[in-house]
Formats: sequence, C-alpha cells, structure tokens
Amino acid sequence: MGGRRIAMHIVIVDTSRVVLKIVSGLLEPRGHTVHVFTDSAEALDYVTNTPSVRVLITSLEVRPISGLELCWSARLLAEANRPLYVITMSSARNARNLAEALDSGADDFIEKPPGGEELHARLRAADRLTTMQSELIRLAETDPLTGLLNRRAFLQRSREAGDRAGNHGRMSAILVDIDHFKRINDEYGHDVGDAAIQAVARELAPEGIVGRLGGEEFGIVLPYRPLVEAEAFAGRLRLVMQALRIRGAKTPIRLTCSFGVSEWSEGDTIEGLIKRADIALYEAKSGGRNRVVS
Ligand code: GH3
Ligand code: MG
Ligand code: MG
Ligand code: MG
Repeated sequence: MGGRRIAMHIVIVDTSRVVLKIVSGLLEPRGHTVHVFTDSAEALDYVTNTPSVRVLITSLEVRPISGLELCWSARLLAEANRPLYVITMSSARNARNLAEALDSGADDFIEKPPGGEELHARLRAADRLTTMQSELIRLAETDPLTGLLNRRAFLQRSREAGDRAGNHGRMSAILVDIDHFKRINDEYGHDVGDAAIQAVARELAPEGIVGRLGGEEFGIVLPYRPLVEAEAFAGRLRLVMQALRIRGAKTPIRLTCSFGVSEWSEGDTIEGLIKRADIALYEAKSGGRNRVVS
C-alpha cells in the first residue's frame, strides 16, 4: 500500500485550531506543504492567488464564507484550467451533508477528525486526478509541432494579461509570419517546412506570451511593454530570423519573416490588439516583406 511518495501543497480550513493541528500533524510528516486558516475568506484569497495549491480541505462549518460556498468558488478556479481537489470535512456525516457537498463542487468528503490511513488514501486519489488534469490541460494548450501555446491558449493567456497589464499600464503585441513559406514547402518538402517552423519557434520562445496562431504564423504578447520596446524586440527578431540556417536540405536554407506590431490602448480587447498587429503585418508583406511595421 502507499505507492509512490507524493508531496502536495494543501490548504486546510476549520474554525478549530485543534482540528487544524491534528490534520496538519498527519500531513506535514509526509512531506506535504500545509497552510491552515480559521477564516474561510482569507483561505479563499490565498488559494485564488497561489496556483501551487492542489488540495483544499475545508470543514463545512466555517466563517465568514460557508464551506459550501467555498466549494463553489474553488470549482470556478478549477474551470479556469486550474486543477484543484476539494475535500470537505464534517463531524456529522450524513447523506444530506455528503450530497450537498458534492453538489457544491466538492470532490470528496471525510468525517472529522479524519484518521491518517483514510486521509492519505484520499490524497493519493487527489494526486492521481490532479496529475491527470494537469497533463490534459498542458496537452490542450500546447501546439505539438513547436511546443508553443496553441492559438486558443495564446489568446486566453493574452486576455488575462490584458486584464492585468492593459488597464493600468502598457502591453504590446507582435505577429510574425514566415515570408514565402510555400516556396520552402514546394522546394524542399513538408518535413523541411516543419523544421523551419520549429526553428523559428525556438527563436521566439524566451520572452512574453508566445503562441503558434496558424501554419507559419506566430504571436507574441509583451505585458507591461510599450510599443517602442516591442518594435525594438521585433527588429532584433527580424535579424535573428534572417541569420537562421535550417538544416534538412543539401545546403542549409535561409528564410526571412515579416512583423506587425501593435500597442494596447485604453478600453482595448485582445482581439482588437491582435487585429491591429495583423493589419501592420499585412503592410509589412505588401511593403516587400522582411520588415517590421507598426
Ligand atoms: P507570405 O510571404 O505572403 O506569408 O507567403 P507564404 O507562402 O508564407 O503564405 P501563406 O500563408 O499563403 O502560406 C503558408 C503555407 O504554410 C501554406 C501551408 O501549406 C503551409 N503550412 C501550414 N501549416 C503547415 C505545417 O504545419 N507544416 C508545413 N510544412 N507547412 C504548413
Ligand atoms: Mg500568408
Ligand atoms: Mg507566410
Ligand atoms: Mg501565413
């Protein structure tokens, strides 16, 4: 019994310091990182702002937010691509409490105070489920060819960054498109084309939110960065791309990219920001390619 050793970040909420002490006393020796709260509002705030928390164990009898409400709020986090396993505790284990807790978004229910064997087994279940969820989320967000964010995840992350940075600061976007990419495919074949896409993607990766938006088109969102900095960054990338040599054919292949740059403006949306970068990219193409337009 037991299997592999797991260590998770766990939050426990109960009005009783004794119960908190008993439960954390079972968990800490097993290597779990435990944070305890007697105030459920403080607990929710902590969980919301701490992505490493994987398990929330809450008594149903907590204040000022009830245990059931806490379950609902935690479920909303989970729907926002955040694996979080919720276990409710109650001293009066009866069918009504159990059904209510599960209907409110809890994943599991234990009697208070829990015994060690039972708690550890339930946490192994929590580990199995949240590990699988994390892997599914990663797969759903990743472009398999390049390992970059796919279009949907890129837009989602950028939208979140816009909510944070855009409204009280600055944010810029860069669209990147490989020039005459069809020629590479036609002359050297699809595999070399794929290698070119991968090589370009590798050079884009280190800064900001980076995604593959389509075939040979990429997006970069730079939170807190004004237009001039994005222009300078795109200018450096243009030179990097021009200096790339793609292997796969008899002689290494060269390519160039065009860049469209835009800046967040007040009341903007991520769609608006990307749209303006796309218009700039179109101008870069029609202006002769291998250039940055903003
Ligand atoms: P432009 O300079 O105007 O951007 O010309 P282009 O040839 O790059 O333009 P276009 O966007 O029309 O061509 C993109 C091509 O990319 C078309 C499609 O066959 C190819 N493509 C799309 N996805 C992939 C992929 O995953 N791998 C490879 N090898 N080719 C792809
Ligand atoms: Mg095109
Ligand atoms: Mg192209
Ligand atoms: Mg294209």
